[in-house]
Amino acid sequence: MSRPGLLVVAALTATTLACRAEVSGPSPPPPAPPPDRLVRPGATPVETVAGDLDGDGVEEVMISSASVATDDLGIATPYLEVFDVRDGRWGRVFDATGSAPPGGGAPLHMLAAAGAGFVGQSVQALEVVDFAGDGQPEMVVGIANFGATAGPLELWIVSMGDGGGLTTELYRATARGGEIRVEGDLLRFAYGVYRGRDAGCCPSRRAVETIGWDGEGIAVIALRRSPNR
Ligand SMILES: [Ca+2]
Repeated sequence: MSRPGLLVVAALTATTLACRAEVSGPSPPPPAPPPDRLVRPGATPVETVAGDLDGDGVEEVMISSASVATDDLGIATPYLEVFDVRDGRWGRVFDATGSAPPGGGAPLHMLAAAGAGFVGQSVQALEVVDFAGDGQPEMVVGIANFGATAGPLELWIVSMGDGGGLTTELYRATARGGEIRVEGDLLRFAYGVYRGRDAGCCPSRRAVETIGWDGEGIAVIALRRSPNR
């Protein structure tokens, strides 16, 4: 009978597969729970984005969410969190309601308690863009501030280092409102330019900044201004 022979073949095949997995196999899937279960209690997810920010082969998960409960004005509290797999488990490595990633001339907080006449904030944009094309993309966040009318739109571009630390590479804020658009490895940051007696509705000019990799860092690499028609 050839039974022992079959066993040898089976054992060899198993060894070959094990070796292949070790040499060039795909990275193991992230552990449970699935990312949608990472959303904080009492909040509903708004946007979930994945990207390998530190280039270690395992994608981080970025989740913006909003509180189910609202304040006296009916405004929900926004949240933004980044989760990473460390030691085989999901863990939160950034909470935007705490200290902001340092650098880039950025303020101390990304999502702060409302102040300066603005009653609320929302995460208007959450994207992943590989500006330098090095396989280690940056997180792009747009925070809209609002009161009775639109307040500043804040743009944050945040990188994650090999050790998992977050750094703000670029921070920009408009006078009022604006738009963030991703085009490949570039961002278009468009906003109204207010002069003299321009009413809140009607800036007399518009500006579009092109933000990208300038060879050394992430910077505004072009600025176009035009009359607002
Ligand atoms: Ca990673």
